[in-house]
Amino acid sequence: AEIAVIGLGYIGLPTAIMFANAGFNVTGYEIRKDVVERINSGKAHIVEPDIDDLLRKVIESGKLRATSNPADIREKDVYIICVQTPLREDRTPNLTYLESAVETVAKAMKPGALIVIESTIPPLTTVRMAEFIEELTGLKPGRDFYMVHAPERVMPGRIFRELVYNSRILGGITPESAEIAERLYRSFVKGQVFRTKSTVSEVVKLMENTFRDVNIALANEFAYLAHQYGINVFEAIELANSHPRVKIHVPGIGVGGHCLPKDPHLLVWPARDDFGLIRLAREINDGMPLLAKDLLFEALRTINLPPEKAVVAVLGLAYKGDSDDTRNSPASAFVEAIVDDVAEVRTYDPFVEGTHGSLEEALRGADAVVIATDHTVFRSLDWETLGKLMRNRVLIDGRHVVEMPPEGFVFKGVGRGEY
Ligand code: SAJ
Repeated sequence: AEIAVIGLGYIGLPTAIMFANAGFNVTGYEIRKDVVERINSGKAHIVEPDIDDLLRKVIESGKLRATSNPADIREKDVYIICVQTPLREDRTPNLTYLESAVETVAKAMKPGALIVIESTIPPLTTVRMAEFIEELTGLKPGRDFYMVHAPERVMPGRIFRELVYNSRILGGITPESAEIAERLYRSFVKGQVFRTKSTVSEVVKLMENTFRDVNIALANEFAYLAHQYGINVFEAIELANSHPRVKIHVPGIGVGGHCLPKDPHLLVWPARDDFGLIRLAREINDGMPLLAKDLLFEALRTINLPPEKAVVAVLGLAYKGDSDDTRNSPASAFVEAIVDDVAEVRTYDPFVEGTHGSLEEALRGADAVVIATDHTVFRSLDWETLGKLMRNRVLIDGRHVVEMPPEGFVFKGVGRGEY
């Protein structure tokens, strides 16, 4: 079968590589011309372990080719849509990328095609998109073409392993749609494959990330409590988690990335009623950078330094440890929350371009340092030596990276009520 993958981003490019590697002829369609050129020269535009080797292999074998020309994806057997579905300012889903991808497919497809949506989408969207294709082409969903929602569930940083070994949910607009998709995905998926209805798979995907978001919100609320009772929340969580049926998540400066902050909104958006718990969890998690700000200002008061005179170095700008991805990063939200109140904010992230070139440079003459991302390299820093570069020594740990407060520092941490 001939496959077209629409959208060559964090999910589309690895997916295109996997199908090409499994022996299919894959055409990757992407509107960003510079990305197309890069990919065709064998260089990935995203950071992910092993991606460059795998990409080079399928480009050299001719199994994958990228294009921005819609004529190159005409009359394929399978279309796999992997475009983003972000939120608008008012937290409602922006489905324009999806709709324009579906339109592109409708113009290119022939009867009998299978159309797969891998993007995370609000419930009922697959059925609506099938109706949209019917309007545009006159083809009957389930009879003249097949359609499936096959949500991606991979963790950035482990994409190629998880694409193969995670179980996969295939939600068809008809049972036959899901069966055809199963034959396709079995070409590289070694995990279990489950078939269901598209509205179920849409809800499942969103429930997974909402589960994680709500659980982190609970952990974050426990962190607030720890400050009221003067205890270390991480000690308390470790002890609570020794119970066989308790597994509390990790509190911190916030919840970022392109999934967890968005998916709970997609889950409740098409529903008629309001869902308080899910919305409240989002508010709690979005409020965490402000707790870190309070801790910083409290520490500055301890050393009698007015915030407007303080030089603050923020360590980490990525949304999570060992990632270069700054989308919806709590670290950026924290920087925004303090930038107008302090003399200067410097950022240092070894994975993110445009931040200070070195840690030493970022810390020299600074009054306070705030750890906002749990990069592994931040766990083994020698604070006694680094402290000598600083004008004042305030250390705020937003990610439980520092176990014992270093000598000579005023130390505070999210959930560290004991200091
Ligand atoms: N975080 C916490 N505490 C925790 C876990 C995470 O504060 O206990 C924070 C992280 O620091 C980060 C944010 O949450 O800022 C999100 O990180 P993450 O590691 O939970 O997840 P993502 O966004 O990288 O990937 C998630 C995964 N979903 C689940 O684990 C249920 C992944 O499997 C999905 O494929 C991905 O979303 C997606 O694309 O939807």
